[in-house]
Amino acid sequence: MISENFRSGYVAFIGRPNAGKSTLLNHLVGEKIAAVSNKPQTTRHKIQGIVTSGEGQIVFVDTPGVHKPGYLLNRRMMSAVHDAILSVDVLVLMRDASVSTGNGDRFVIDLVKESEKPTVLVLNKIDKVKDKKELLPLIEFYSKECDFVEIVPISALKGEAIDNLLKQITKHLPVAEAIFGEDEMTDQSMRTLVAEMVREKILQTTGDEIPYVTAVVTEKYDETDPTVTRIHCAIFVERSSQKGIIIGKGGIKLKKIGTEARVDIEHLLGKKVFLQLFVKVVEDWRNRPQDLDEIGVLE
Ligand SMILES: Nc1nc2c(ncn2[C@@H]2O[C@H](COP(=O)(O)OP(=O)(O)OP(=O)(O)O)[C@@H](O)[C@H]2O)c(=O)[nH]1
Ligand SMILES: [Mg+2]
Repeated sequence: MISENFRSGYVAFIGRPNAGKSTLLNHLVGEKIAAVSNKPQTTRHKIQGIVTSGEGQIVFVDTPGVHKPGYLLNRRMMSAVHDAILSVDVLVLMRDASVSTGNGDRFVIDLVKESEKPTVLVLNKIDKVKDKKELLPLIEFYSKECDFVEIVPISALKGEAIDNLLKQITKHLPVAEAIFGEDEMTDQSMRTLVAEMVREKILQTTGDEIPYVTAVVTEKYDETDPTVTRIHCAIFVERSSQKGIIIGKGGIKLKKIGTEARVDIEHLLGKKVFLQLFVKVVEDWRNRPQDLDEIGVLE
């Protein structure tokens, strides 16, 4: 029997790169399931995070930041955004409230308008906005553009006003039974989560030139030893000069990436991990369907 007080459904995060969509997803599920970095285009595929409470179950769908696609990689990333918009009950338009409005914002607003789905406007990074009155012109601008069902200022990083956000979103979901089991957290496989942890550390450890040209694939995931999980990941780059940057002098950078990723993976698994990383040059992988399939950025 369906309880009249229980609501459930799918909710997609849509926004420009760096708005804080994945930070919010991780905060909501209470685990790091999506890579986060200050480099744009961190997220490359849809990631579901499931949040269940007494009032309802929300399946959040994190998506890549909206950008102009150049390579096949970027076209597939944007397809993931369009797919997510079509397949959910409610949209969350996430906006970094600490930056000024640009053409990219216009594009996101139009995407949301065209969808005709109920949309919650989330103004993120309010910890960076000293005087909260500064939010008023932004709220006014967005209200004129689109009829948002709610407008909620939050800080995903500090976890501010998130409970209120959950409440405001749940109101707009249909009365329905839970879609997933209570203890389910994500649709991502362990192999994918591991690859994302490694890629996050690469983004955090290297400068601006590396993020776009790097991908990570978990090539071996061996749990036969009950005391330690053995994992091999391949890091793709496009040129040998980039390989050198990731490895660093005497291998120091790759070692740092591996150590930091291992800590996160061990936390997620609750088990000891042996992580081996190797860098390989795969020319033009961003335009090759097979490579994109392998790294999990599907058509
Ligand atoms: N100060 C502050 N920083 C934040 C907040 N939320 C996210 N960030 C930072 O903003 C940067 C981008 O965060 P992400 O969660 O990766 O952003 P995203 O929207 O998923 O980005 P893409 O995956 O590239 O589309 C990171 O450096 C985060 O730490 C916030 O509420 N306050
Ligand atoms: Mg992201």
